[in-house]
Amino acid sequence: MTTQTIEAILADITTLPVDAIVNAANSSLLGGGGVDGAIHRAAGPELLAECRRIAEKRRDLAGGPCPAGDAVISGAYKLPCKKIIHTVGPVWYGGSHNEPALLASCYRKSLLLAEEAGLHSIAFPGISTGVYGYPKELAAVVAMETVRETLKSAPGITKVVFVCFDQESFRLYNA
Ligand code: AR6
Repeated sequence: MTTQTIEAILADITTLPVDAIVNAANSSLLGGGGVDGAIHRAAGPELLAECRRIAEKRRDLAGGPCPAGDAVISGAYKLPCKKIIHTVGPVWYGGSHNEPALLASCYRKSLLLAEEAGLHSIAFPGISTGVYGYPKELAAVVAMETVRETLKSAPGITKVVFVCFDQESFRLYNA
């Protein structure tokens, strides 16, 4: 059996030469601030062009091109990774609006898309923990538990990296 590793690092996700990086997008898929803005800036305008095509094909879905909890895959253009998986986290409204299930769905669907695409290594940012306001500690627990569980049905994924952008998140993941 091949081993599957999970690690946390302190880094800018746009610099990582993994098979896939995950973007914390919004349901329009057309870019924004935070990690989404950084990924679009580093990948170049072709990424936005592809995202527009994906959004156009999915425009009739309830909840917009990419509802919270869902994920889509694109090319990576100028980035050192091979693919970008765009997922949309829930906005935090206090925790009783299905936020944990939606956040878990982001991690699960992203991993399953990577598996389906034949990718082996994947890096996640702290989805929803910026502008969307999900408490970092609670989000880290959902992320870790969901990844551990989903890896059982994604045998092709050998490496999962939790990319922390600040010391506090890095401490949480290591704890
Ligand atoms: N590398 C790794 N992590 C990063 C980077 C980076 N370069 N930049 C920020 N982070 P956010 P959300 C961390 O706000 O909360 C966008 O406008 C950051 O410290 O990017 O899911 C979208 O278009 C935080 O922990 O995403 C949506 O509208 C985490 O990434 C909305 O923001 C996520 O912060 C999504 O909000």
